[in-house]
Amino acid sequence: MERITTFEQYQQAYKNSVENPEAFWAEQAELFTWRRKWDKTLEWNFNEPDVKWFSGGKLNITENCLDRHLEKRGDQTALIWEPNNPDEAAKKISYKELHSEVCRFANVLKHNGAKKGDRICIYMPMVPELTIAVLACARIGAIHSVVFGGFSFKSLSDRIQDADCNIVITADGGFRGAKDIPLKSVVDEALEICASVKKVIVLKRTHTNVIMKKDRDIWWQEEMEKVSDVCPAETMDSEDTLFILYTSGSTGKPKGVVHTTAGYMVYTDYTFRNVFQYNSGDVFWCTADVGWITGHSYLIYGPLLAGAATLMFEGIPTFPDAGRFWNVIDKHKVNIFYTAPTAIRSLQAMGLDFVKPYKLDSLRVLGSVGEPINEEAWNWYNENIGKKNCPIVDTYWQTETGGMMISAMAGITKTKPGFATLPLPGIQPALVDEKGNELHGNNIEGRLCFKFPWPGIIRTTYGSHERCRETYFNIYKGYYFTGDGCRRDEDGYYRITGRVDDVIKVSGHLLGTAEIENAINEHPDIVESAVVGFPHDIKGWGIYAFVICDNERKDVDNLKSEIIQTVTKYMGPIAKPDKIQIVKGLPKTRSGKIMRRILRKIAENDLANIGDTSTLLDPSVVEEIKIGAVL
Ligand code: 7RM
Repeated sequence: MERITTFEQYQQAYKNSVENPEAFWAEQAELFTWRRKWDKTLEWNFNEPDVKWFSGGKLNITENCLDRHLEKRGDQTALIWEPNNPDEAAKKISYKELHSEVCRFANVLKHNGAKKGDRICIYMPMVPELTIAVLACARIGAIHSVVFGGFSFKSLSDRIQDADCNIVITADGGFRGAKDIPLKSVVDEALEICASVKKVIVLKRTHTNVIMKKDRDIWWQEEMEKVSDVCPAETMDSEDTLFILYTSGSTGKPKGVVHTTAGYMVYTDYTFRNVFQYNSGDVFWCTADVGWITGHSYLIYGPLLAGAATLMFEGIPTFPDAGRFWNVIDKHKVNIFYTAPTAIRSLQAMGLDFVKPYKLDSLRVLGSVGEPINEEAWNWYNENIGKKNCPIVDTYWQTETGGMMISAMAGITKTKPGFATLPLPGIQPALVDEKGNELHGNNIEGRLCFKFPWPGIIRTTYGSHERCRETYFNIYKGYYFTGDGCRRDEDGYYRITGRVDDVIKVSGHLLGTAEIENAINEHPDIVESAVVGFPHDIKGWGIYAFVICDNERKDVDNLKSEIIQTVTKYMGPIAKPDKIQIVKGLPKTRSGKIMRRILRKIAENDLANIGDTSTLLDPSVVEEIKIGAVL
């Protein structure tokens, strides 16, 4: 079966996937190239947790992304690259060429001591070499850990240390809009405290001056000259780790989400083809950075597994102007376009003059991901980009789920603005109350869990299995817990209502409030801080920081800009607070816990609903904070 094409087929597939999940997923797995067939389709236990898909199977995911396609579509485009600067030439790389480049870079890695199981950190701009580096790691069985290029040295060094990486792949710099991002110097700063790293491979991209450390730093382009493009793929077990990707949590320390080979492959391919209703020959564009899970699953792996042409864009939506996305769609005749609500809202705010010059008639399907899409943005996307002629798939999923979980299938599932709609085949959602009792029936609201494993599920958090158990599997016994609130309406449609923990989605980036607090606290004058989110028209959520300064600084404006600089330096520009309030005290309980509920209400300017403050150690701090609130 190529893919689902009618709603009845969806219902039938859903039914089969629940009644006999093993047969359902085994049928999907048959589509791939295996070196050895699996023995057991699924073994699982959510208490440990311990989930194994296709165990005993042997394969390499790059053979399925590349080699498998060479005979039929070797000369077809695999990767279209659109540079930041529209005056620079775009690139088209065929499956044959991508295969050759990946093999060549895999040899560079081996030549520099990389082995199966090693962790390799990739900190790169959005250039074809990023995709090549990711796939080259997978080719030799090394575990890639991509760190978003917008993170700064402390976030980078934390991630390198946690995964104990021995190689870093980076570039001299990257182009983003009118700015140059100095990647190599951030790496240098991070590595001052990372002893595990033995080699740094540096791509020349911006040709800015960088310091090359002797015996450690080598140039990508020079290394590629020294090796051949023949590199047989390493044989991997189904459950061998494919990659680690860090995600923010409620504590300050990001979690290294571990995905394994076969299940992730089967799941990203299945969801890509079915949700987007991919047709052979389609040009697909996912605007996410490869530093996030969306870039892993739907810019690299999903589309390449399906044999699609995947577009990678180096720049930003507003450079050289706010028509860039639409320009690129016309230029490359994009058929399926997948972006985030925050991008839609910011382009909507720039006005239709940036849309009008473009035809957009190649588009067939539109996607949304990363946060709830408000009705206004949904309608704008539908009317002005899709010309009321392209189904919109609002895809709900997480770093931990590997692929989409709740989503319409384009043109098949009836959509409602603001609803992710229905679970995909194989996905069994459960809404639970605060005690973990499942709520049955429709017209209910609760916390979103999943009660049965799917092939793309998180296997562990790197370095601490206990942390994985605690965070996702121990809060509600027998369930995987997402951290999201959710409503199921009278038609059984799902609407995500937002996070119920201390992480916020800011412009589509998931950030932990504790992580931002740690960065703020690096400022020498700050003794304590508390960060909460507040609703923001464009970003979804903005960052509101309450800070306690240990001396009477009179130059409040300077202090605030220093705090912003500190956060940018330690964590990255994506975590900059939008609002900073200097306070004398924070609302704490007698046991010393900050009552964030109160701070959230103040940040939202919902003073009437602050609620009970009688359990606070010093209720008077609330009055002081209310008076000084930044609105
Ligand atoms: C893919 C991704 C995960 C969190 C998740 C939600 C939120 C994602 C939607 C959404 C409403 C959506 N991975 N989220 N997609 N909320 N509707 N379609 O974003 O790990 O970075 O974030 O994002 O809160 O838990 S992520």
